[in-house]
Amino acid sequence: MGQGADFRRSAAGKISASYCLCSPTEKGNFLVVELCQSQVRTLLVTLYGDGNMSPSMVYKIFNLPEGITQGKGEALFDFIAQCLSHFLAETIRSDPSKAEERLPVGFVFPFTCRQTQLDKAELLSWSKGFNCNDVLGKDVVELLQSAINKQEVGLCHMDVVALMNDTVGTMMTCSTEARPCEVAMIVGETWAYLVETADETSGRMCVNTEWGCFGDDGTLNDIITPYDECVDVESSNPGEKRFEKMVGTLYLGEIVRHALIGLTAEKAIFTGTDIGVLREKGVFTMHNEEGTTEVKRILEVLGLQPSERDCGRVQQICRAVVGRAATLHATGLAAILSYMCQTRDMETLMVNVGMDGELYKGYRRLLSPECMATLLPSRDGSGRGAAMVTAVALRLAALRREVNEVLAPLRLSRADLEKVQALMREEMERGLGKETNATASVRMLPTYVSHTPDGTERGDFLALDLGGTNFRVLVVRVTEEGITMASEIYVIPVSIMQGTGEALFDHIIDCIIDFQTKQNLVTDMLPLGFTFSFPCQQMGLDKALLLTWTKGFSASGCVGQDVVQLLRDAARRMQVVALVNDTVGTMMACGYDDPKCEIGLIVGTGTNACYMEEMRNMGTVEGDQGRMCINMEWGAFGDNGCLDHLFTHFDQVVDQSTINPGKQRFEKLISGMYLGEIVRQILMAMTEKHLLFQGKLSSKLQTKNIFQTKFLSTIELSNGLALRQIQAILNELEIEASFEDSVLLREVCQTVSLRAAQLCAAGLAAVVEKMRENQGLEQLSVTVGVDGTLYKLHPCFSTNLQNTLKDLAPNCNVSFMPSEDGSGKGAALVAAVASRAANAME
Ligand code: 0WK
Ligand code: BGC
Repeated sequence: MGQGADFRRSAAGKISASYCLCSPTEKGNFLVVELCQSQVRTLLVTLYGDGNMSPSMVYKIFNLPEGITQGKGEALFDFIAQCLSHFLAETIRSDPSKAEERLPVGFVFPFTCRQTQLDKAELLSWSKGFNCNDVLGKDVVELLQSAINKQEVGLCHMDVVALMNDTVGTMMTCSTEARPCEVAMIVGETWAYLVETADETSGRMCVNTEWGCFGDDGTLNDIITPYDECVDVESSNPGEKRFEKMVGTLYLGEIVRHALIGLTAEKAIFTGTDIGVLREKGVFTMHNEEGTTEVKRILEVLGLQPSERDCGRVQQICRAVVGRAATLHATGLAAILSYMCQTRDMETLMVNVGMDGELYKGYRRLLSPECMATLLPSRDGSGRGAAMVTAVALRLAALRREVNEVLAPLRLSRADLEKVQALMREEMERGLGKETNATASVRMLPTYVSHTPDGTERGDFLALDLGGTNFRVLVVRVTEEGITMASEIYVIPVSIMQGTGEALFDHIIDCIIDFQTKQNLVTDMLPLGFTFSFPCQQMGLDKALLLTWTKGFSASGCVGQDVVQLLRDAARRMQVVALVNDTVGTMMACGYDDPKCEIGLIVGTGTNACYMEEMRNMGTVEGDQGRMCINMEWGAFGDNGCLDHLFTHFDQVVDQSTINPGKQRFEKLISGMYLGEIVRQILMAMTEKHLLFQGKLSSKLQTKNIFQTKFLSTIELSNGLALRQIQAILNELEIEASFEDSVLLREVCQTVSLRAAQLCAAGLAAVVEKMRENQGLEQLSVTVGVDGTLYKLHPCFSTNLQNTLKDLAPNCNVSFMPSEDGSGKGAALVAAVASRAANAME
């Protein structure tokens, strides 16, 4: 029977998702309404927070009026709403304690729907003889809610908070804390449903297979009999629901009827009897297996005079039809169980299967020996389960409201970003202004780099790259053929970062000497380019006063000093010809391959940008011809309070815990040194509010810097391993977490990193718009050379940044060029340009 695999392939198209994540805490009164074959069942279920062990239930059944299943959809939903109100009025009359302000309603709707939320489901197709107009393609939750709102109940307001298929209700009904149920099947009327939980990238979801449509693509043609064809042709939806028409009781009788007609035609049965009655559709219904006497009675009721032999044959045919239906159910169930076994990499799968409907005893063990399935008959239909799902919907909605409250301040609107862009522009203008520069938060520092490489650079250069995650020493050879480099990474211990300036520069010299020794350069007097990634007031290419330290550095005796001199002092023989910021180094390195590269961006430990500005706009440097690269030092944007409206409580806490509180405010919203800490603060707040980790605050999570920014990249990855990697990180932090916790953790990380990317984009939008205006262009086309671990390694930072930039600066066509070799190469190129200029002067 290859049907299992075929089953999985063809049913897949029809799968609809339904969300249900139960916990033992669900409690309260829940109204449930079930639309069944010929009736509406209304229930009031009270849950006691005991894991669905002993809910109490009262219910009432209303028969569907004749013809309503073929009439207007509005009439059907009005009827359902009326049943609800009558039931409620009656129940509250008999037990006033059940009266509530608002009552949540769970709606069991056993038809094929595309479900996009627990309370949003679009009807895809009717069946089971239902065919109301004006419902297909509509959200049936909305239809029921508006029918309820029309009711003049006045007793209490009913909110439909969850819709589910009857299979899901059955699974939840059979599922208790002690005996979780992960599969459900209803074999009754016409449908066979399988609910399966598939664990993929992030946790599990209950999937309603809608397997009734299995075979609609012809997969089952080799087992479909002529009798099945007759039943299908006569049905209201020929060609559809082929599997259902072979297994559903609504059709089994029809299959038998056509089999009897066929056999009569072959004179194998009812010889000499008028079987005209058998030509009437629906005249033969399936009853539970009876002895030949009862068969005889049933046939005589139909006006047939069956012989003993006829009765035996009719019984045989019934058994064959029911037997086949049970086998096909078992086949489908086996296919799903073995699929669950495979997707969970399990040797053996032990699973409880919630069952409802009649035909389910039979042949399962033969087909999936690796699965141990316990069939749990549902005693209460799907009503009790529906109440569980409704309780979950209510809890999730409450959780969602609280989570949104916590995260709302971190979610920036377009207006927020436009305001940041405008403020950045304002600060840029103030930074460029001779009078206003000193008080501007964005210092717009001249770099004395007036040209980007033109390819004529030549020579060997030493380069240093200090200020990022790694300190690197490089030797760079620039020839006609291009650039070759060798480099070595050295560690700058925190004790050196936060010790004396002398010790820091001595350490740098030690690294250079180590590198020169390894590269046989000891005797060479190579020009050196120094990438120094901290705010410096440059007086020239090789003269730069350190304005302030950032990124955890605080070496004493350096602020206000000429950094080039500090290095020269440390190394008597060193020929430092250029000091550049890492943004400038990155722009130059990328500019060597792309002449349109006129902006440098770093989003790593820290963040900053530089760009080529017109000298006429720079009030802080003499001359107004040509252009010069401006190191914006945008990390300090907002240090004058202009961004205070954006700072959340979490940002304040993080800022206060740094060695430079109140400084680098923009950087502290964006860069890698701080994002992990912001997330940690949010996680602690959510834990205290019992929104996460069951309110248990692990001591590790209270440790500063324990939640590294690289965790965000791992957690926001959306591949098959994500859940396991999130679990691994939480284990490392000694945090016990549920699947929901992992999903919420990811949402927190996504919110923080998205804000960072958007703010970065708002800053860049101000820069490119200024350059476009500078050049008086309608449309600017420019390249940004970019570096930094956050930009390069975070799974969606760069995309979010680029999408936001496109939105904020539509007249600028901006491409991004990740720097391959870092800004050391750029520093060497600046040294090359400087050397070329110096040689030209001699
Ligand atoms: C690599 C560059 C270096 C820069 C760093 C920034 O070569 O100059 O400072 O990127 O990224 P981070 O290492 O801070 O992530
Ligand atoms: C520094 C900048 C540097 C940026 C990126 C900031 O903290 O002030 O000079 O460009 O980090 O490394």
